[in-house]
Amino acid sequence: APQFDWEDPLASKTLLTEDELAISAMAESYCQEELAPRVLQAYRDENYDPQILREMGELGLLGATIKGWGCAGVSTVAGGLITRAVERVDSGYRSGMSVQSSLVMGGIHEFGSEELKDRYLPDMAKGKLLGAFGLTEPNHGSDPGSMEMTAREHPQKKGYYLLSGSKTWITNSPISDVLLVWAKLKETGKIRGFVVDRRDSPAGTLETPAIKNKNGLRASITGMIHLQDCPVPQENMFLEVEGLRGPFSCLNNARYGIALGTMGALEDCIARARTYALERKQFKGNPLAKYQLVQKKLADATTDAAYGTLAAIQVGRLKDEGKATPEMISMIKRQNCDRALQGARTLQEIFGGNAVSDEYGIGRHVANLYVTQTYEGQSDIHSLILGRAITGIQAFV
Ligand code: TGC
Ligand code: FAD
Repeated sequence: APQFDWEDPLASKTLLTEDELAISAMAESYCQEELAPRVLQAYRDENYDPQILREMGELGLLGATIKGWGCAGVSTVAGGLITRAVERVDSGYRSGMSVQSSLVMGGIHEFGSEELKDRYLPDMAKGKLLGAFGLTEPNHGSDPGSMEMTAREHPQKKGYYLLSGSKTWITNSPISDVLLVWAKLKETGKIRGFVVDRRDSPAGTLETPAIKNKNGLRASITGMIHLQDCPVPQENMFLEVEGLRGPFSCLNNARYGIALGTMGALEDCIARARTYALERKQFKGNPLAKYQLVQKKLADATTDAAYGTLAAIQVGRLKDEGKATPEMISMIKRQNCDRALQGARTLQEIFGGNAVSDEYGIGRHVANLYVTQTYEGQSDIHSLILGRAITGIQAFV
């Protein structure tokens, strides 16, 4: 007779291929054996070790859905299972990987010339070159279409642009070698993508100070990007795409990874809360797990994780068949981040005062999941994307 498995209540495993199961198992064991033991200290010290991206590169976990250039070429769902394994440990580790894989490698792969792909993708796949993605600016977050960063033709050097302006809240920027930044061409006012290579940027034209003292995502490194007449050769500009379609196409892939990734963080909260509730006794020696209100918290979070996982697998399959729309991705990104944050906050209550100690891990997930609900389109912004698709009326402005 079928047995109920609280770790996979709706048997999502039955929807996965042999390859996907093997990739997931490999990623889970790397993350539990190599990442889990270092996250507590890294979070305390607000320290991100770039070596992690090299380790992931060795295992073929970077840019994994890309075919060619030394990348693994796995399905969208397999890519999501990798993000889920990483985010089970920490959303910040998943963030560093998502930016490298989906936003920067994905952008170069989709819109870069063959020469740019050959120059950057193989070393990025190995984690030897690290990427950052600069869209958000100090004055323009949810509305990147109003960005102020500009690119103008170099007055002396033919075939070069000069980029000026600032980006903020940029994951990996202080440690990055390859910065995919979005700027408006002075001549046309249209948004274009530029690959800025730190090694080719003269002193004083590119600065990437870290943003310290974050109260979430502390195991990831975040910073700004300041460009002051930074020269970038024309061949580093994406020729194929102009306007917001460029950055948003990269975001579709990263948002997908977050949707399945956050289910890993929620599942880790469920597992921790379940263990705690079975061990901790209150009132006549009963475990907390005996009490109905505690059981409801576990039932709610477990249901959300199971539904969120199934929805993400469905959208991943449609994506590989070319049938997924951006609104589908908005729906699973919004729902899964919201439910993961809500579930983590409620499960935190099971730990009572002990939740306040970082040793229990649950508070770290709660703080991280706030960030996942905020970046790559805050949840209310995704509500408006869905509202526009449902009613035909845009409500942003
Ligand atoms: P809108 O008129 O809706 O669209 C402008 C153009 O873009 C196209 N487009 C898309 N194309 C592909 N995929 C998508 N998902 C697309 N969404 C829009 C659209 O077709 C149009 O093309 P065209 O050719 O007609 O010009 O633009 P809008 O200015 O009204 O946008 C509104 C809104 C709210 C939807 C959008 O601005 C938005 O999504 N805002 C959220 C901003 C955001 O997500 N920022 C993310 C920054 S990166 C980040 O957070 C990384 S964190 C990484 C980590 O650490 O894990
Ligand atoms: P705002 O746009 O100022 O929004 C503030 C609030 O107002 C939100 O709740 C929003 O939903 C709401 N709001 C805004 N407009 C409307 C409206 N029209 N209707 C209703 N409500 C509205 N960006 C990058 O480009 N690259 C990165 O690598 C990156 N990494 C990040 C890492 C971290 C740790 C963090 C915190 C952020 C990162 N971001 C990155 C930036 C992130 O994408 C933005 O913070 C996010 O898009 C929201 O923009 P904002 O912070 O300017 O908020």
